[in-house]
Amino acid sequence: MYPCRALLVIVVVYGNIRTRYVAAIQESSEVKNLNFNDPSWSDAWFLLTDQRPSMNVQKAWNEGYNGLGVLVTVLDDGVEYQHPDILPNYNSSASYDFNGDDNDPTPRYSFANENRHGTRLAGIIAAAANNSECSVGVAYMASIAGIRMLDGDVIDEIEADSIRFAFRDADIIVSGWGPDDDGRTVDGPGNLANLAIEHAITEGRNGKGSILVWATGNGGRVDDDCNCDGYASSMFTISISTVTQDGSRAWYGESCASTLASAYGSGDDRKSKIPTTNIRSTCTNGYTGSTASTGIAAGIMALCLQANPQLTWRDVQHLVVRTSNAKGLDVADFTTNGVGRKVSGYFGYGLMDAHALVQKARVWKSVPERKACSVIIHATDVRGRWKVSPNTSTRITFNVTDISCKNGDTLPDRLEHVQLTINTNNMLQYTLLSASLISPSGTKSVILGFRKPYNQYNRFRNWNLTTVHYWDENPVGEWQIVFERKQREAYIETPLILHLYGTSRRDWDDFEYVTATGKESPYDEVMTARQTSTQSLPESSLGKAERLAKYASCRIFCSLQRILENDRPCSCKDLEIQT
Ligand SMILES: [Ca+2]
Ligand SMILES: [Ca+2]
Ligand SMILES: [Ca+2]
Ligand SMILES: [Ca+2]
Repeated sequence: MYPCRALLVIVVVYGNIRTRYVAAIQESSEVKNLNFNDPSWSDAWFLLTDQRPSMNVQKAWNEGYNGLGVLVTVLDDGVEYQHPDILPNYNSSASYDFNGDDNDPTPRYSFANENRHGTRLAGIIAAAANNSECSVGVAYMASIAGIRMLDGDVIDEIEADSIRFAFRDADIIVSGWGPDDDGRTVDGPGNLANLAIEHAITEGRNGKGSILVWATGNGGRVDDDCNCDGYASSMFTISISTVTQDGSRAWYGESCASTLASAYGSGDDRKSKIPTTNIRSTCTNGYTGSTASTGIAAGIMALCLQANPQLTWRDVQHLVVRTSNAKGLDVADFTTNGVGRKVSGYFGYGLMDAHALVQKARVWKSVPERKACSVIIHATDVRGRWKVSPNTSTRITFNVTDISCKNGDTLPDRLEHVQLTINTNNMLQYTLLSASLISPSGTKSVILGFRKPYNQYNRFRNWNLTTVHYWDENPVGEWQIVFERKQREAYIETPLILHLYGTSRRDWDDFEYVTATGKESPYDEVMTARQTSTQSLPESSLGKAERLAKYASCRIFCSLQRILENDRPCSCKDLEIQT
C-alpha cells in the first residue's frame, strides 16, 4: 500500500529506504463558512465550521492570519510549482532539486504518477484561495518552496543537503517521510542529517530555529512505533498524528510518546479524505496518510508565526502543548499528567486549535534558556546489565535531585522533552521489548511499545526514546523505568541515561507574560475547580489551625497561578490570621 522507495525506484542500491507516508476546544464556532469560489472548498471538511471538534482555522483567518510573510518549504519528491493553484505562492529562490541537481523541483512524471506526494502536500499548506482553482491552503497566503530529494537514492548526504538548503530561507520545513513503516525498523537521521537538523534549530530563522514539522508515519497496521523513527522522535521536530473525521484514530496511525499533537486526516474508505492540488495541474479529493495531517499542522504553524515572528522553535512547541485539545477525541490512552494536561501516545496533546494558537502566540514572550541534565543509571548486577524475563516486568527505580546530574549540568525543574538512551543485547524478536517511564508525579509514558514478532536478531544501540508527556512537570523525586518482554529474555546494558530538558522556574518569574484573554487552558479548569472547592467551605466554621492550613494552601495556589502565567488577581488576605 505504501509507495516505498525500494519498490518504486529499482535503481536504488545503497540508499536507505525512506517511505513517503501516503495512502495507505472547542465551543461551537459562531464563524460562518467563508464563501470561497475554489471548487474543492466545500469538500474541505476539516476547515469547515460544522466539523466537530473544530481546528478553528477559519476563526484564525477571520482575525487576519493567513500565512502572509511566512515561508514553508516541503522536502519531498518534488513540487509542481506551475500548478495554477501553487504558482501564486511559489518561491523559486528557496527551492531546489537535489535529485536532478538543478533549480527546478518539478516532479518526474511517469505513467504511474507516483511522484505526486510533494505537490499534494504543498497544496494543503499553501494553495491559493478564491482563485477558482482547486483547493484552499491552510495558510493560503504563505510562500511555498519545494526541495526535490525523495526521487532517487535517499542517502544521509542528500537529506543533510536538503535540510541545510531549506533552513537558509524557510521558516517551516515539512517532511512526510522516514524509515520504512514495516514495524521492525529502528532507524533515524545519519550523522550529516543530524548535524543539519541541529544547525536548523540553532541557525535557522536568524537563530530562533527553523520549525521542523514531521509526519508520525503510516505503520499502524503493523503496530509500528514512531519512537523507532528517529526523524519523528527527534526533540527538534514537531511530529503530528492523525485524527479522522469522527475523532478517532486512523488505521495507519502510529503511537509513540514523542508525538506532540494531531491534525485531521483520512480514515478508512467510509471517511472523507483530504482535498488538495495534484500533479498535471489537477485536483484531488483523495489525499491520505499522516503526511496530509502534517501539512495541515504546518499550515497552522504558519498562521502562528505570522501572529508572532519572534517565536523560537521551543516557543512553538510550548504553544502547541498549551493549545491542542483532547476534547471530543475518541482514544483509550489519554492520561492526565502531573500538571493536569491530557496527553496520549497516539494523539499527543490532542487536536491542534489554530485560533487558540494564534491568540496565545500573539502575546507570548520567548521561554527562558534551556537547561539539560543527564542522569546516569548503573546496574548493580556484577555483569553490568538488567535482565528482562518474558511476561514479568523489570522495574528500575531511582531518585532525581539536583545532585543527580552529571557534571556541569543543571537540573530543570520545569520539563520539556525527556529522553532515555538505551542499549540492549543482540536479541531474537527485538520487536517484542517495551519500555515505560513513570515520573515522580505518577505519569506513566510508554516510550517503546510492543511491535509485531519478527524473527531476526537486532539490538538497540544508543537509541533515544523520547517523550513529551512530562511537559511542565517537576522531575525531582522518584522515577521508574519499566521494561517488559514477550517470548524470550532480553538484557538492557548499563548504563541507562535519562536526559531531562526544560527550564528553571525561577527564570520564569522574571518572564513577562501577558495573557490574551486571561485564560490559560487547561490549567484554568484545574485551578478553578480547586479554588471553587476551597471557597465552598463556610468561613465561620474554620478554627485557627484550619485557617492557617487554608492560608498556606492559598499562598501556594497563588504562587502556582503566578508561575502558570495567569495574571488573574489572587489574594489570600481574607484568610490572614490577625494577631
Ligand atoms: Ca529538476
Ligand atoms: Ca485555490
Ligand atoms: Ca514508522
Ligand atoms: Ca519529534
